Amino acid sequence: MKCTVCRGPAVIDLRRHNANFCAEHFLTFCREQVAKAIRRHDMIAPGERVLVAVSGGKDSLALWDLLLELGYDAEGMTIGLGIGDYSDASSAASQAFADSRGLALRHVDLRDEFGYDIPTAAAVTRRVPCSSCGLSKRHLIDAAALDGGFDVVATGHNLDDEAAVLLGNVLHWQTEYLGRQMPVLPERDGFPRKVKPLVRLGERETAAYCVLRGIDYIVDECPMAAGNRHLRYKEALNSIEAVSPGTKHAFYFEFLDKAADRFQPEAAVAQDGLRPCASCGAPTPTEVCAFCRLVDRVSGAEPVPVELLRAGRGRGRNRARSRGARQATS
Ligand code: Q46
Ligand code: ZN
Ligand code: ZN
Repeated sequence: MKCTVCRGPAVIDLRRHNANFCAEHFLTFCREQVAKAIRRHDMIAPGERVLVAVSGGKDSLALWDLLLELGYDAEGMTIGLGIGDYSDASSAASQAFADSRGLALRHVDLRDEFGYDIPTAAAVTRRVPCSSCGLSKRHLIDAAALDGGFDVVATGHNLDDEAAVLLGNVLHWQTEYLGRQMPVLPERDGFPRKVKPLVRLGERETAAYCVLRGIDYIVDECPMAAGNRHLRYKEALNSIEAVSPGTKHAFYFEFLDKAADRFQPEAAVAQDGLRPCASCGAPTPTEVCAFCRLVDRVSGAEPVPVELLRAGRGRGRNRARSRGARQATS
């Protein structure tokens, strides 16, 4: 297998691009794909300050590295979710990456600062973990971006994520979510701009990027994700992609070109009538925002170990988690 660019030995084949690359040209390819996504969707202007939501996984660390490589002023932020060993490994991998490059890493710990963790919140609210997790992450990253004077928040959603979420939203005709499933969500009152610069790269590519760049990322998925619909949609798309390379790319980018605009009215209606939360000032349709209500409900509750929560999970919880996961990507 030879590199399509230099004819040297290739280390990866990309069937949807009908190309093979050596290490050097694969890294160039990744940088070009991210630069293209940023340019085409007006994600980040030169000189803007970017806050990168970092989990310690391949996508968020590749994203942070790629943004720095492309010359952006990008700072990382992690959130201590308290999901047992997974969260410990997540923090360690993120900190190791930051230390290796002499970067500052912001950190907010749910238990230290708000008196709860995700397994406990899930047990107290009797909802799936991804529901309180997605809500907490979105709220705290938005708040940190606004407080810290950042212009934009970048998240590591890749092409596989976006295609799987799109499939889920289409299968259930979640029109409001379809209207918001864009690679850029513009800044509006109380919300920072949010961008997904990895939408042109698949997860196999972000993993290969990390390996070739010597980035140690956590390989294990969050234990709360096991068995959810999002993963099944990814598997379904992978089986189609195996026989028809390029399907995922076409599914997602043709949606953006030809259909996404049609769902804007539904998304806009859902965002009407926001006002500042009486407690924290974040925009919300209710008097007190969902995050403040969550904190009020779960803060100080007896901690629930992640193992206990996993043992007690049932089918109903899996269904609700998938809904949380769909929302959580926007
Ligand atoms: S970390 Fe949180 Fe994910 Fe785990 S609990 Fe769900 S949302 S699966 S990206
Ligand atoms: Zn080459
Ligand atoms: Zn609030």
